[in-house]
Amino acid sequence: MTRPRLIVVSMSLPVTAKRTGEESWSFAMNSGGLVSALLGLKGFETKWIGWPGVDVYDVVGKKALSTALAEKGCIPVFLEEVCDQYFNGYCNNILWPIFHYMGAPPEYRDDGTITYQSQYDAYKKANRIFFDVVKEHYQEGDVVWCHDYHVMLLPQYLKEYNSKMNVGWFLHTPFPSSEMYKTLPSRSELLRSILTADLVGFHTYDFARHFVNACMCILGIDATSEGVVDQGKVTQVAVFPIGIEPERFISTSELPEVVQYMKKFKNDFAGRKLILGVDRMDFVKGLPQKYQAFEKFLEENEDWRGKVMLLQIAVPTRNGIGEYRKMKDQCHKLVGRINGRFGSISSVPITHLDCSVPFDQLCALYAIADALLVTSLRDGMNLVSSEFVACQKEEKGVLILSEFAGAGQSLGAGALLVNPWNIKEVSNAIGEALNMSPEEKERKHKINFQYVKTHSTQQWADDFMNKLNEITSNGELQNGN
Ligand code: ADQ
Repeated sequence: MTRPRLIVVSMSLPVTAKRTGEESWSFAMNSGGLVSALLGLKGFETKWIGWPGVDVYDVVGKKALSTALAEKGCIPVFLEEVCDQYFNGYCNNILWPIFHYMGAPPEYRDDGTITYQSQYDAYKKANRIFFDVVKEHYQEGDVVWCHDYHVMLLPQYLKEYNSKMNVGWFLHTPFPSSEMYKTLPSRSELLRSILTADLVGFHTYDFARHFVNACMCILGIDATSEGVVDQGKVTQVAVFPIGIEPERFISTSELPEVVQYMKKFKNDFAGRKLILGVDRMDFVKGLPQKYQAFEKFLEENEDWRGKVMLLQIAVPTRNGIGEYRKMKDQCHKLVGRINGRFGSISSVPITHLDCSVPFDQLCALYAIADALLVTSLRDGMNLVSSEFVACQKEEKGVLILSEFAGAGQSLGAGALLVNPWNIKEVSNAIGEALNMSPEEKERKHKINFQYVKTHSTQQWADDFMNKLNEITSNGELQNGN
């Protein structure tokens, strides 16, 4: 079957550009779930449209950057003056917290120089700029796959321009209950735009149900078993749980240099069990809760002091937003307190790193960890859980997983599921993981490994594209009749 060309649209490209001269650019790979997932796609001719991570004001620079990115199959969207209010403002300061049940921050109220309305205006402008770029590169027959909350108005702009365009929209975060979603002043416009897409996808059944409920409560429209009906048009709403590229993690963890790292790290951590955490430094990942739970565990389990460590890789993110900086300070304070209370001359219980680590070292850490601790307060899926499962070969480490991560629904059977708000419960789960029998670890790992192997990112994309194809070709038949 020949596949249509795929235009992926997301806020960020898989690379961030850095200017090295008037007409020269260098690139660094981005980390983050969306990029990890989409980089695994095979079998599609793909163009990726998104922001290159930098503002460029001069024509020469823009042209050189576009040429350099074209070699990577990427097309830049230049956002310049709208970027701050759009990205740091409306997307990350308003939509992100609301979609993760945190509510909107004070800036949300129209009481400052940067108002809710000015941020929403920037959001509309930015979505128009994305639209202009898609329009310029679109060829008849292409499928346009819009990703995430940054481009919720894009489906409508695309369909108004060309109603025959095949448009899908997928949300990588949770979609909150309508009680939370309806606090958003622009709630109706955003929903109406999403409903113009041919297919709307979510990670879990609950997120899809919340979306359908929001459409019913806020727009007063009907739902069917397939989705939502607005003015006679059915928009299909479906569940596509994202996965990882398991072979990439399995084969990397077998590379000689990774095996070397494994030996080195085991030596570095000798005599101590390793609990690993890998999260973007984001308040939705529940790092303070994680630290408090580990502190509780050390408080209540004197025998384990000096025999267990928590290594937390806290990948920097969204440093331009005050709340993120505050959370980082809070984490540093907690780590200082806990290390002060339970450390010794030769070791401290928590190693907290404000940085990313290279991919081969990340795989080595996944492979040797005795447990992975995920305490997300809300998370669309959480790919780190699957990556840990894929890399574990000999240790069969235990996955301690928040029930508020989408992954809780797919990997729950082979994990210790916890409520991250319940510090005592997480502390008990740490104890259970450390004391678990090898047979039970093996049993749990087998369940999750099987799931991760068979639910890849490729499968996720294929399922979405096949469904979209089914819907749009049915549409053509109906129109033909
Ligand atoms: P994220 O919030 O970024 O993703 P997650 O799903 O855990 O969360 O993905 C993080 C990704 O970053 C992983 O693939 C991981 O390998 C990568 N990463 C972390 N540290 C790294 C490092 N040091 N070097 C390189 N890569 C690193 C968002 C949503 C999630 C959802 C995903 C995908 O918030 O809920 O699961 O999108 O839909």
